[in-house]
Amino acid sequence: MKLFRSALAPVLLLFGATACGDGAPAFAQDRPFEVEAIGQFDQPWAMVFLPGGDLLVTEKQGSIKLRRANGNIVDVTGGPQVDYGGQGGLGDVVLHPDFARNGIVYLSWVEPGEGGLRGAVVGRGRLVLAESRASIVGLEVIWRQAPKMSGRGHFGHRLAFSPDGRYLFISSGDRQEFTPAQDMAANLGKVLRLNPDGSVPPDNPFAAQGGTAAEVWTLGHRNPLGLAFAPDGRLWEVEMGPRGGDEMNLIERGRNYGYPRVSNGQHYDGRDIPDHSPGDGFEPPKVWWTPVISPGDMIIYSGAMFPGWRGDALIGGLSGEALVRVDIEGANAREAERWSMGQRIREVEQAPDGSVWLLEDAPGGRLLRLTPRRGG
Ligand SMILES: [Ca+2]
Ligand SMILES: [Ca+2]
Repeated sequence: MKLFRSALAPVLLLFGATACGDGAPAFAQDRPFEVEAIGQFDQPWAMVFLPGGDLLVTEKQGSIKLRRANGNIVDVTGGPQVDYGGQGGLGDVVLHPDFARNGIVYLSWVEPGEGGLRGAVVGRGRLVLAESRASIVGLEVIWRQAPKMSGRGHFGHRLAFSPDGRYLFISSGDRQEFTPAQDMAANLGKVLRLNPDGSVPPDNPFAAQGGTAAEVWTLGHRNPLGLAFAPDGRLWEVEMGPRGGDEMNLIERGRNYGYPRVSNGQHYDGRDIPDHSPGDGFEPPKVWWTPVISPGDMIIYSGAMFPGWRGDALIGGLSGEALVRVDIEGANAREAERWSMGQRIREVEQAPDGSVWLLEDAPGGRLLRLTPRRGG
């Protein structure tokens, strides 16, 4: 596959109405940002900035790339063997809160089990950089989805550290099996809270139950693909609903978000799922979408380039082929803007300079850089 090299000037993309895939015209003058394509990857899934502006990018088939701040691409060795297929493969990448001192990075991926079963895992290792080489050494698995399942969907496996750096949160999908999301004997369909070494904090809400329940922070999730802390310390999550009913949830200790017992969507086979309703005992979403946007990732913006977006969520839409801004005010949220991007958006990240970087979900998916529209 062909990569953009630093010698190539970035390509400025000016979308006209014809560039949009969903028939909803998005005119360049409607968007407060300009879009540059500054790289290309093979089914990219996640990225994270290193101090100094280098960028780590995961590709779903298992490769890890280091994009130097000058645009050069370096292959990173020492990554995991992944079980690739369907929605599975190599997943998220985040830095240890003390990365500048210890160089530790966290990855999530899908590993095979016995008898055609598989499940997501989280591992960590030390990133070692040399002039023209990069490797991850000592990669060790610190967490596993349990039990392993046969399908290739709904792994979730997004990662986020708490702002104080003390806890690693993992989003774990229901593996398209529905009931595990309400079953405390499975760590599927949950948001989990662990110590950075993978051990279980003794003050977790269900710690007294032991086993997988001890890992659980919240339950009743379907396929959570975005997990981000707001500046005020609140944790937000986005997940794909079934047929309809994508959700953005405020994640609060020990709460049950209802899936598959309630959802504002319905099953794909047409069976109804009762909608969220007051007094049903489940946490309703703060924002929900029907028709769906298929949230693939979420950040909460805090940069300098787009001061009007500070404290707001930016969500990448897969089927929605859009970037969605959700205005957050304390514990409340509402969709504020949606911009068609003409491609499935898998990943959103904020660069050190406050520009917003996106990864397209495709073979040859582009790395896009969003900056304020000139003269806008
Ligand atoms: Ca990221
Ligand atoms: Ca419903």
